Amino acid sequence: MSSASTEAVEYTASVFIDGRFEAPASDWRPVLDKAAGTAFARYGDASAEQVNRAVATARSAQPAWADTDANTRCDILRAFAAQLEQRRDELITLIVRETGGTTAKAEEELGQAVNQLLNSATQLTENAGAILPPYKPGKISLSRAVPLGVIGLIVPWNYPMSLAMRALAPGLAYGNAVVLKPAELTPIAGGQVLAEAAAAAGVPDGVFAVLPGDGVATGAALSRHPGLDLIHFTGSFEVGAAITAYGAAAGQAVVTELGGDNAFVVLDDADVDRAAACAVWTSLWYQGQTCISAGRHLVHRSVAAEFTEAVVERVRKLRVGDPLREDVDLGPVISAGQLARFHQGLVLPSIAAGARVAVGAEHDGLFYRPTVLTDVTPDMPVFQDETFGPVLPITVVDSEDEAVELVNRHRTLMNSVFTGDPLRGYAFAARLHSNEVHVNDGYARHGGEGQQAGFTRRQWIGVQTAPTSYPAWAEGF
Ligand code: TXE
Repeated sequence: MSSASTEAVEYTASVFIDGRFEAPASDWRPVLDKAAGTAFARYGDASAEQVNRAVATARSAQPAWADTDANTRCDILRAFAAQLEQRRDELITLIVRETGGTTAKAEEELGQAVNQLLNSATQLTENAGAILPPYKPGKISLSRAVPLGVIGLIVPWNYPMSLAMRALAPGLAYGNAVVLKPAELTPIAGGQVLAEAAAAAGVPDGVFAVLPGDGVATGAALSRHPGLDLIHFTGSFEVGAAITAYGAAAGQAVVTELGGDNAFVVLDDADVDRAAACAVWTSLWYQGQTCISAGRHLVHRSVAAEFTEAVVERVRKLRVGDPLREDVDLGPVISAGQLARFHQGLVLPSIAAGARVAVGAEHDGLFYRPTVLTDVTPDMPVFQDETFGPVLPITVVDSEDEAVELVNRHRTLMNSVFTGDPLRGYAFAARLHSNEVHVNDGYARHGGEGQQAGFTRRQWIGVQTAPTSYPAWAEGF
């Protein structure tokens, strides 16, 4: 980093091993305030030696942590949550600046992180084990939750704090040690803050380590480390596939939560106005950069014109700008690389292939006008690939069967279907190869589990039967 930008540094993401902060092996690199485009923080790459040391200290600290009485672990998790709560205003601003999401998104994220800690503290005592029915006279059988050991945790940039906490909180609660590599775009909210809060809350030295760094330098060294009992990864399909292949070869447990090309379906009997408001929300919340954002919209021909008009009317009113401002609905997208990926890589080639721009498809730096594309056909790049940006492509379908076939052509995490008949919606949902489906609703408003490792696949269907409303910005007023 130049000396000029070093002067502006407000936060440093240090390497955190054995309860102590230390400098990274590499030079410092900038972390951008995504809306301002200025370096407000810095991080460097933890080296292979630092990865080795973090895993080794985690290994030696973990047994004593697992033996620590449950009440003490519970107290520490609650203190961890309190540390985050104490810094609430500062952390909301930090998350906004580091992720480019609005204040509402940052509040959602911080709230999830705090709740994950509190829920894990509760579950630690509630789900510790069970007495099983006897299968032989004179024998008492029981099951108990046993920690795995050391968990390597690699997380992306979109919800840096809550996606880390999703594994960190239960991991710690059940007596594991956790070695975390935050995303390079968000190492402060996703790493440094968690290390500071954990240390202040009394998480013992070595039980939690943070290794900032990029995917190749630090992530690969961590994910391939033989000292891990589990690698927990959230991010792209490509990196997840590589980590899974390595884990399989090494006989290591791997949990992945990857992207998906989710669909939003509008059937011929849908309440088109509700569907439009929900689509705007589900597809454009946090600039469409969530793993459960809808990236394809399959709309029955009989309602397509009405749906498109209702969506475009709302999208035109959306205000794009500095996400710290209350009157802004969408902030910048996360990086020039992501913008190039979806705009140059997917949107422009689709327009060249015949998609029409109803609104948007232009940008000022990272501030991308939310975009509605019509006449999108399944062979176009924007349909073929997850956009992970503020783009709402509309594809006309002629039947329910066609919609089911098109949804199921892709890997999806969460889908929506709108229909006037909730039972028809349920039947439609049950035909989808998807772990989570919302009938007449969208986004993970009522929870949902996402993909979990296990022997069966669990599907989660939420049927919205009562009238519902969406945030004002999605409603268009
Ligand atoms: O992910 P990456 P990116 C999807 C979404 C998005 C795409 C790219 O489709 O467009 O991923 O995002 C670390 N060994 N999701 O580039 O590269 C990396 O440093 C070990 C969905 O950010 O997978 C970061 O910490 N680790 C997702 C993490 O992996 C490696 C949310 C994720 O980076 C590594 C975000 C390697 N070889 C993006 N290479 C969701 N499910 O929510 C990178 N990493």
